[in-house]
Amino acid sequence: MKLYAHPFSSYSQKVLIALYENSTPFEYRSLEDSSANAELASLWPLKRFPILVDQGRTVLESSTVIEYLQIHYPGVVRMIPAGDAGIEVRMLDRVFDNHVMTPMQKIVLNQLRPEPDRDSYGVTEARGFLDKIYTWLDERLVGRTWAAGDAFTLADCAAAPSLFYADWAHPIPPTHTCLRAYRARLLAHPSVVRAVDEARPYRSYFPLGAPDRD
Ligand SMILES: N[C@@H](CCC(=O)N[C@@H](CS)C(=O)NCC(=O)O)C(=O)O
Repeated sequence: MKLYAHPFSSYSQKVLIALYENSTPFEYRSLEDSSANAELASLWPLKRFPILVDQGRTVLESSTVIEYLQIHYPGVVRMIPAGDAGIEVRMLDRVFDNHVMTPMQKIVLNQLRPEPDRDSYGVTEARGFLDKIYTWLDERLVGRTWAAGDAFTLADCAAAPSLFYADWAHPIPPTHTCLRAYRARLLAHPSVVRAVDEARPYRSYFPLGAPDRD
C-alpha cells in the first residue's frame, strides 16, 4: 500500500494520523521526492493529495482513504463507528474539512498568490467563517474528550490538522476555552504528535510565517 503525501500538508496529516493510530504499515511516497510527484500526476490529474494506491486501486479523498483503511486494514481504533454513531463522526469530519480547513486554506493560499491577484474580499469572508465555526465548535465540544465523544475517530483525524493550521492563520480567541483545550488535547495525542513532529522541518513553507509555538 502506497500513500502519496507530504508531511506538512494538512490533508496528508489527516490520513497519516489514521494510519499511525492503528500502526498500519504502508510505503510513504513523500512528495518532497520528484519521482513521487510524477507518479501522483499520472494517477490523479488534479494532483491533490493525499492519495492511496493499493493492489492497483487508487483511492482519492482523505475521508474515503480512511474509510478504505477501516474496511481493508481494520485496527484496534475504529475510525467510523457503525450505525447511528457514525453520523456524528461523518458530519463533524465534513464540518472540519469544509468549514475549518477550507477557510484556513483560503487565507494561506491567498498569501502564495502574486500580490495583484490576491483576494482580500475572500480572505475577509474566510476569517468571518472561521469566527463563526470556532464559536459553534466551542459549544459543540462541551463535555467531549474527542470530537464525537469518548472515542478518537475520523472526525479527530480531520480536526487535528485543520485546527492546528487554522489557529496559526486566524487564532482561536482565548475566550473559546473548550475549543482551545480540545486543540491542545489533539496536539498531545501520540499519533498527532508524530504527524506534527514529522512536519517540523518544513515549517518554513508556511507562507504567513509559522508562529514560534506548537
Ligand atoms: N478534498 C481533498 C483535499 C486535498 C487537498 O486540498 N490537498 C492539498 C494539500 S493539503 C493539495 O493537494 N494541495 C495542492 C494543490 O492544491 O495543488 C481531500 O480530502 O483529500
